[in-house]
Amino acid sequence: MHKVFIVIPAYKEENSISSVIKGLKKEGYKDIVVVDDCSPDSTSKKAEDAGAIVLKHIINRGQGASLRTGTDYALRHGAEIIVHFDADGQHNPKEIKDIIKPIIAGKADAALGSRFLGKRSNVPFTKKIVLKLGIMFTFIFSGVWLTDTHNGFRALSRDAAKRIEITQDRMAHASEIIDQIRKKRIRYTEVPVTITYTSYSIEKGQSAMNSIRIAARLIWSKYIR
Ligand SMILES: Nc1nc2c(ncn2[C@@H]2O[C@H](COP(=O)(O)OP(=O)(O)OP(=O)(O)O)[C@@H](O)[C@H]2O)c(=O)[nH]1
Ligand SMILES: [Mg+2]
Repeated sequence: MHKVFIVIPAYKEENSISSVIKGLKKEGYKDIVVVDDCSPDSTSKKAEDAGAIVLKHIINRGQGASLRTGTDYALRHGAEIIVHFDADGQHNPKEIKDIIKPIIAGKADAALGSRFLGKRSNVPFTKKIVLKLGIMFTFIFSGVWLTDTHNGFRALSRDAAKRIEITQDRMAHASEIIDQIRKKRIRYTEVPVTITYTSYSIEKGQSAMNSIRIAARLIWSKYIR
């Protein structure tokens, strides 16, 4: 049995975090790390009550920084596989076994979830446009052609998690991870996953405007700064 750690960045997710953790436990995952990014609500308490390990940032640092905090913790505690998983209920815990499969089989060190392969996700129209633009952006920016570049559901081997350095504190980390996978020649594969859109996740999720800001930040840090 591989030691699998689930790392969940969370910000203001008091309505969904308990059921997300319960779903993971039901699938047999015990090492669940929630990184609460200074949520002003009861996210931490709910996550603790549901039985997760809760790490807390004392200021809001962003999803990327939280993934780094959680991934470092998992590595220090002997994780062999690290799964990044969202707190808003959009990811399916039953699909973790599929996303870790290529890593267990030794075929890849990074398994990246794709909502545009095989399975059908109910992606809203504008979100689909933004995501497709993200795919093109990643191709221009990093020279990697993937079917879904901004998917927070991914699994990393211990080796890949050690080598990928997330320096983008906020949402630009998704593109940064792909950029590093290419630069460091980390073996990767895509795995079909379902992303569920509910009125809750859409209301809380990322706007098209924010996606433009993320792209601008990446270009700034790569070419201009
Ligand atoms: N730690 C931390 N987590 C965050 C922050 N912002 C969002 N998250 C978490 O990151 C995950 C994904 O955030 P979303 O805003 O839903 O982004 P997304 O799923 O890529 O975008 P949508 O498809 O629009 O939902 C969720 O678990 C959020 O709670 C933050 O500032 N800090
Ligand atoms: Mg979301």
